[in-house]
Amino acid sequence: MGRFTMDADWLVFDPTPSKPAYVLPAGAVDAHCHVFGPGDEFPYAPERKYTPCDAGKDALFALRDHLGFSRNVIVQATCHGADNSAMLDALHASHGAARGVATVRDDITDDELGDLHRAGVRGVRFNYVRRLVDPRPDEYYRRIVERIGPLGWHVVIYFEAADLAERADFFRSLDTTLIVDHMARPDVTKSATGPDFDAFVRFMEENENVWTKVTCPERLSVSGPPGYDDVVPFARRIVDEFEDRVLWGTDWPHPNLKGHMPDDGALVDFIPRIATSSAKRAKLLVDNPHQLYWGEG
Ligand code: 0GY
Repeated sequence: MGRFTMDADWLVFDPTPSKPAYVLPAGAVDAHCHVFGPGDEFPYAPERKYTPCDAGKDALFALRDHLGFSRNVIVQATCHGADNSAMLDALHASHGAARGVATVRDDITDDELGDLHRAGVRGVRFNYVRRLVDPRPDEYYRRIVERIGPLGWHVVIYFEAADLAERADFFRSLDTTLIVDHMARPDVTKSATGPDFDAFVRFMEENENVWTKVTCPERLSVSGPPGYDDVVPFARRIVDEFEDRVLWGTDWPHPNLKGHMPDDGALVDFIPRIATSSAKRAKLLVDNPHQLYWGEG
């Protein structure tokens, strides 16, 4: 018996995903995934809002190889708080094939930031989703942005669609690349050309430093698997309009999903439906993530 017991309603990732029909281009990056523990080695944070199943680096790298990805961007998950050890251990074990997005506190020292950079971290994540974290004031995040500026890092932001109006001015005031997780979680029962999603598209049009991840059909969909058809028009609209500012990732091991656990192979087969030419897929999967995360060569 391990030290941590996953939440009673936790859904465990699919241990035997299918082989996707879509063959990924050489150098493809899974630019949004996580590692969880294992908790006995990398304890979950006392302030966490959920206790997941263990999902360590070996399973992540096996999935990478099975699906045909070359590289990963491992995003610090909230269940580990600001202790980035599990993510850093995975970066180290990847021998340069993974980069990281960390959670840091505003009192982190320059030496600590330098250590993270040498380990392969290239960004920080600000999470505004209240079921995952307790909110912090804008000034807290602004201090972090000032600290990471000299390193050339970017900020990954995770928020609910309804929060955009309230936070847009603050986001606009940040002088850094911003990457919005999961297209800002649109309500896909509404139109992809309706006023709500228009507001997010306009935010991207007006702010050329804003990128987004066209990720998580399994999380956003109401129509559900296998096709996640209702998410297609949203993701396709974003890729069509912002092909130089989009990323894609599996979101493995899929924290906090309710109802079903996706087949990661089917998620890869979703890609050609939202990025409809090989040129767009090359940008989404290779050029864009390489520029952001391996830009220094
Ligand atoms: C995601 C989504 C979620 C969780 C986290 O760090 C996290 O705990 O990101 C979620 O529960 O919606 O991007 O993995």
